[in-house]
Amino acid sequence: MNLNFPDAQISLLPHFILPADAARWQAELEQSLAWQQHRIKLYGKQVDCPRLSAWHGDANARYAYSGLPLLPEPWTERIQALRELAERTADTAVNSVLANWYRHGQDSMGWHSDDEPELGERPVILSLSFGEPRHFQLRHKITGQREKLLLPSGSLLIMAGDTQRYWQHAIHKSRRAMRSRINLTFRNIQPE
Ligand SMILES: O=C(O)CCC(=O)C(=O)O
Repeated sequence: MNLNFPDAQISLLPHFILPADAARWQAELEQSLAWQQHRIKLYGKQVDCPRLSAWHGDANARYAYSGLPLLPEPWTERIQALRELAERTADTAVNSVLANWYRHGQDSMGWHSDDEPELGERPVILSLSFGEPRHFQLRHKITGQREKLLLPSGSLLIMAGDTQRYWQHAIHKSRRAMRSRINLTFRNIQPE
């Protein structure tokens, strides 16, 4: 499904992975990825990021995320298989994955664009979701237009073209009791 938002190229495949596979693979990803609790500086104080993160990829895929230099852990068999599946579907090559683990409704991701220079001018981001469906919020940087997409378990979201240039995205906290969700965002880091 192509979403017709201005200045964006976004597609959502809600049933990309079968529900039973998504449930099995979520449990496996929770066990097998190199999860870390990142800390960031907020108003001069070091605080825990409200989620766990893991960075896996080719050895030369170095990335600075919110100012944090990240060295990739190697691919596991599962994320390598998911990488190939997503690459074939989107007809693009990626060399790394940032994994986010939202443990409950209080875990979140603030407004940002995936527009770091190492991602290139018009990056293609392949985003797979497992577990609790969460709303993916979008906000146009110039017009302020707001959109939201529910990302179900097993969905693939593809962002390409000028999406990162014109739009920010976020996952808001929720007061509702929520189960765990894993999100894998595959990216292609350009060599230094
Ligand atoms: O969890 C999500 O769907 C969004 C993740 C995200 O924004 C990111 O990794 O940059």
